[in-house]
Amino acid sequence: MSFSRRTLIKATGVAAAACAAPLKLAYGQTAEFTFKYANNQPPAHPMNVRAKQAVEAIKAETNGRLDIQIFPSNQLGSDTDTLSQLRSGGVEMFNLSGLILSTLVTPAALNGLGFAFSDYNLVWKAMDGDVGAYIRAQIAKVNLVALDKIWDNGFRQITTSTKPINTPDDLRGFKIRVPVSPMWTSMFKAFDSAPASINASEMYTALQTKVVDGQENPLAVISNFKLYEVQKYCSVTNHMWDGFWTLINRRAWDRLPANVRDIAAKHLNAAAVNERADVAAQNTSLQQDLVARGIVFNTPKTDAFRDKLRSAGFYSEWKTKFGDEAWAVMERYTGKLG
Ligand code: X2X
Repeated sequence: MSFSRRTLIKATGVAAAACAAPLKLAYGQTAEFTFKYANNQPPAHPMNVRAKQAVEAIKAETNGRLDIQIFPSNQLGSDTDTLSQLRSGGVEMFNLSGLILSTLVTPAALNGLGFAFSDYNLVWKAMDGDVGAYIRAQIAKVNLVALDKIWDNGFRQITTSTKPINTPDDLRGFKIRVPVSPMWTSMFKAFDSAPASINASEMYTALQTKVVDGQENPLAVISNFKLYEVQKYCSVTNHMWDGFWTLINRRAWDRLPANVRDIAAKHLNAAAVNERADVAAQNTSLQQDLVARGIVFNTPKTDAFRDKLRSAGFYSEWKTKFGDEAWAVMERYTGKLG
């Protein structure tokens, strides 16, 4: 028997023994509840760093009763696929962009309206206030639970492999990857671009193979997905803000005892708040890092971009889609939109 074959058999034997042994946890108790928790970010993104701390704290405080396993980087499927699995119960928990969720719950795209939020202060006032509450109430109607604190994805900037974006004219005919969501398609159609709906899991390849010439995302995503390897320019447009809701399958959530639910919600909400600070810091500090990696930054005046959305009928289209009530909730924070 060759050395490698013997090693293999030995390794297999160990693995088999490990599988046969009952799943004993560090807290001396087999988990009563095991949840799969999916997201689209690489492990180093602050969302995964903070989520990991939260699930460890939850396991400890529930004495091992609730074991939440995190699956980063779309390991369980693209965002679109994972949303279906969440609804069927194949996946119990999912941190998902509100705008992607809007394919199911239209008002979840409210926060993505072009140039609605001027800064983070306003974002958290609205999302921890009436806008968030309004969206969560709509999410509840499709049998999903959304925890109170939304996680930060961030203000979005446009990257390209071809040229800096200085004016709305630079976006004319531009082949840009956008996430799978009507709000993004509608916005870049309003800019007369050629948007292609592509899930985050396919984004790098789409840019590398030049299926598209650019994309738009916050700096933390541009950095964690290593988009600097396939992009040259970054135009700081801050054209919209988006975050990730922690969504939970309603039947799975209701199976948990109330005290376990409270512990889980407490730690996950705290993790989201900590992650906001991490991402805000990164979205500032990462610019230098990206410059060092060869990205060329420019900061266009955004008035002309907003005017273009207005004249293309973007705001009136979405006012009709969202309805007067939702629009009024947003305008309570943002002032007149459009
Ligand atoms: O898919 C994207 O671009 C991302 C990572 O920003 C979202 O989750 C919306």
